[in-house]
Amino acid sequence: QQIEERLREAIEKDRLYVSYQPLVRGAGKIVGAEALLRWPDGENGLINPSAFIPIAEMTDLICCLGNWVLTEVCRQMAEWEAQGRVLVVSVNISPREFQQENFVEQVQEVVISTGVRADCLVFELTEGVLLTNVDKVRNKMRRLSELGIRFSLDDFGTGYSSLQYLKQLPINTLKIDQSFVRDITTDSNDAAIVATIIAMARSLDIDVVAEGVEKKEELAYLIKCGCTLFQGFYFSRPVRAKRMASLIPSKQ
Ligand code: G
Ligand code: G
Ligand code: MN
Ligand code: NA
Repeated sequence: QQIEERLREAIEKDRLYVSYQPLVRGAGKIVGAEALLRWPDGENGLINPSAFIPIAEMTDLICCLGNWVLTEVCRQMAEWEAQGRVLVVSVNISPREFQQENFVEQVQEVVISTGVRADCLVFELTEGVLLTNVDKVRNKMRRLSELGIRFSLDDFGTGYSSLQYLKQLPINTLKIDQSFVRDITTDSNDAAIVATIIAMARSLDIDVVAEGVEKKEELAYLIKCGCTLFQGFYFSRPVRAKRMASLIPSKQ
């Protein structure tokens, strides 16, 4: 497959980079960021991850890609930390990547070699990860938790959202998928779904992030429902590392 070959080449030649989208609390305090992979392709501008991640996911290429992203993010976080800028960063982990037999060891190695603070790392898992043997998943999550890593459940509401997972696994945060947030001001079903997810998360003492917040009216409704954490173009688009650094509240 052509795109697969080009992607392998892009990894080898170090043509990929990571953008960061701020995670905001309340009226706009930056409390973290999500790492998002970017592939600039000479002629066509940026290739969207939704065009190449699914292809990478069909083979082990996703594991190579995932390891590249994690290493780059941890290297960047360690560099920021040395400048007194401590930021919690979440990284998307695809199911196939998580399911690797030696995934925990790989993560451990990246943490040690980069010197990153593992308690500033969050792994975003999708429900796809959780569809396999729950004991195995829980065991891996526990071992990663022991390193200090926390977990959020991404794209919540789009998949097979079994509430069982929330009880059985150490999940700190739910991310409400942007497909629900997009229509909360026009679709009363989506408005009700979002309100219910927020109430449920709060009653389970799980943090909840609303994704894809673009408009003031959406934000107002989410706040009314009790949501306090947001991501979306209303606050900031994903930005390059340099710009992100300038947004991190410095401790010095
Ligand atoms: O960045 P953008 O909004 O275009 O992302 C599109 C999709 O690609 C999202 O579902 C996002 O989670 C996914 N994605 C972005 N970066 C990564 C990454 O580093 N690893 C994985 N597995 N998925 C990613
Ligand atoms: O699946 P995941 O939640 O990781 O996807 C994140 C994707 O959502 C990224 O590709 C990011 O660029 C995109 N995104 C972030 N905020 C917004 C927003 O406010 N509106 C839209 N349309 N996309 C957004
Ligand atoms: Mn995500
Ligand atoms: Na999401």
